[in-house]
Amino acid sequence: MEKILVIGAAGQLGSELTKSLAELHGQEQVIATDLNEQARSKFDFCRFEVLDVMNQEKLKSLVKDEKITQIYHLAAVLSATGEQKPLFAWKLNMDSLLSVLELAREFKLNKVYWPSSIAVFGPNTPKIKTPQFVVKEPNTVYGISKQAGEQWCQYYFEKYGVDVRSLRYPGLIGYKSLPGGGTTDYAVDIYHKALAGEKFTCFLKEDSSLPMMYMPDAIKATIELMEAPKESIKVRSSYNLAGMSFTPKELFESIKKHHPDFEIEYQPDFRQQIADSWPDSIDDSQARADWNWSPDYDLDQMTTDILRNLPEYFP
Ligand code: AKB
Repeated sequence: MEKILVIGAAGQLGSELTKSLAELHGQEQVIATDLNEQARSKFDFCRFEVLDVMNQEKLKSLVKDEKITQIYHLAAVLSATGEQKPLFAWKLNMDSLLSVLELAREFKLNKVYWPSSIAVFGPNTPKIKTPQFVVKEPNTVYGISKQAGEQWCQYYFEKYGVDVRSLRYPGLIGYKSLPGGGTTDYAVDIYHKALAGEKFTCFLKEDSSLPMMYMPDAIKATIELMEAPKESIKVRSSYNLAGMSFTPKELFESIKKHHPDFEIEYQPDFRQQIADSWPDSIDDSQARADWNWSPDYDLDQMTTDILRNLPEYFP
């Protein structure tokens, strides 16, 4: 039986993934942790512990005392915040991953999950259908930390046999929690404004196409990757993963089908430069071949689902 530790459980991904892990493995088998004590109220379905991932001693005691067999390490400083606090972002993103990989080696954990991102790609990467193996050269601190992290994952797999698995997420869009500090986050905020009947000010240009994914697809991909037989995992850095690609204008038009009076204006800021350095679309054929990945949602299906469900979570 697995015993799973989720680090950064109260974040955008963790809030939904932790629930799916509890459903899959049993509520008693999952411990959710987060920096923030206030997050406790989100986790009435499993045990919750306050944990600063930089507190290596507490992390180690949890792994040892609770006989943890799998870690999902989701805590990170994202792209936009990372550009404001580069050294902090580097330290948190790298030190925390290395502590988790070391614990996985020392305690012979069964599996580790660590998210990477399309931010590993940079301005010299081919933008359309970006291949799995390609020049990267990221130019954000977040992207550099994810690229280095991918290599560390591969190193721990090859050198120590740590079964660490990873996905390069596109921008994730969900309605159950608010994201924080990302460049793709406009695509979450816009739904809140549409439902509030307010005009939306977009920090990207109208034609800035980025790879995106609806949260149910991201959860499905993560669980499928982690449940796949070890032999089928051929990529030990991180898998390309695609859902959909759209521009702010296309997203606005999808919402307007439901809210004809909705208005938008474009005021690009420093995040435009980050978006310009990332791909327009992703080739995920390796994930499709190795563990049968295929997404369920397109833009209009996502919009319909979010507009229907968001008011329950943010009345
Ligand atoms: C961000 O925008 O920083 C993240 C990401 C693409 O990894 N959502």
